[in-house]
Amino acid sequence: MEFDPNEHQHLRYNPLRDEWVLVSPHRLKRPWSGQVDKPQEEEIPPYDPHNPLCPGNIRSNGCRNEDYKKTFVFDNDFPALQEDVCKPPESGDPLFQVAPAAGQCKVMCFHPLSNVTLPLMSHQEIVEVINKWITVMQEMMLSFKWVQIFENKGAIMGCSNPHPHCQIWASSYLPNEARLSDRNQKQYYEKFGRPMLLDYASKESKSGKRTIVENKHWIAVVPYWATWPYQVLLLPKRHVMRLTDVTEEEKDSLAKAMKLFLTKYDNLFQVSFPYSMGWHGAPTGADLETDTNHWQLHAHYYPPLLRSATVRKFMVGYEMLAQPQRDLTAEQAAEKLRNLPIEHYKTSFKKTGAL
Ligand code: H2U
Repeated sequence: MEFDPNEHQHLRYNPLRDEWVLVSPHRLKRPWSGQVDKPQEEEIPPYDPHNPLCPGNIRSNGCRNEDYKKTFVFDNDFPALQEDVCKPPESGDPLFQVAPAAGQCKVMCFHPLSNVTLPLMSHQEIVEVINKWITVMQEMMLSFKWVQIFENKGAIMGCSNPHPHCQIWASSYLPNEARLSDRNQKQYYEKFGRPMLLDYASKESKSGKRTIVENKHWIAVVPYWATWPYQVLLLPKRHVMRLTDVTEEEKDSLAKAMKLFLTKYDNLFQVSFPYSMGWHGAPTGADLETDTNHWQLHAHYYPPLLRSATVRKFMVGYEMLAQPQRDLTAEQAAEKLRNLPIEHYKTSFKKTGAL
C-alpha cells in the first residue's frame, strides 16, 4: 500500500518550535453526533455607552477616551507589565530561579464602531491599523527587547470586550515563544545560510497546496505543521525582519491579504471567527544593533474552531500530556478556506437577503 497523507497517520515536524504534531486523517471517518448547528449570532451595537473602549467613553480608571475616528491607543489600565518596579533578589537555586521583568502594556482600538471587525473594514481602514501597529512598534522597540502585538478575538478565546482591538505588551526579556523561535531560526540560518521562513515561504508559494491567499508580497498558508484546525501563518515573500521594515507597497498588499483571508475565516462557519493572533519579528531594544538576519517577520493566527461556530478543538488529554494531534490535514484545511467566497457573508446577506 502506498502512503497517502490524507489517509494515513504520520508525524510532522514544526521547525519553529522544534516539536512534532501527530496527524491522524483516518479519524475524520468516525461518526460525529455532536452539535453542528449555527447558533444565533449576537448582534453587537456599533456604540455602547457602557463599553470602556468606545470613543468618548470613560474607562475603569476614570480617564475619558478621545472621540476617535480611526484607531486609538491607550496605556492598559490593568497592565501585566510595569516599568519601574522592585526587582527580585537572585535566588541562586536552580530549582527556584527568578528573574526581573519590566515592561509596558497598551491597548489599541482598530475602529470607532464596535461592530466593524477587520474583515468588515475598508481597505484604507485596515491600512490605518497596520500603520498604527508600526508607529507603536517604532516607539516601544527602542526601549524593549520584545514588543508583542496580539489580538485575542471572540468570547470563546476569553476576550473581555467585543470592540475590535488588540493589545501590545512590551517586555525587557524574550518571552518563551520568541526565545524558541529565535533559537530555531538561528540554528537553521547557521546550517543553511538562509532565513528559515524565507525558504518556507518560497517552497509554499511553489507548491500552493497549503496556500489560502497569495499576492505579490505576502502569502498566507495553513502551515505544514499546524496544530489548530485552521491555523494560519502569514508572511512576506522577501526577507523582512520586522514589521517596521515593510514598505508602503507591502503595507497595501498586506491589507489586501488580511481582508481576503479574514473574510474567508468568517465565511467558514458564518460567524465572526475567533482567534488569537500575533506578530513575531526580530528582537528589538539592544538587539536592534545585533545581527538578526536569521529572522523573518510573520504573524501566527490560532483559531480554536473545529466543526462549527460552537464546536471547538480542545488542546487537552494527549495534547497536554504527550503532543499536539489533529485529524484534518493542513492541506484539507487550506483547500476548504481557499475555496470559500471572497465576499463576506454579512455583505452578501445584506445584498441578497439569503445566506
Ligand atoms: P481583552 O479583551 O483582550 O481582554 O483586552 C481588553 C484590555 O483592555 C484588557 O487588557 C483593558 C484590559 O485590561 N482595559 C483597560 O485598560 N481599561 C478599561 O477600562 C477596560 C479594559
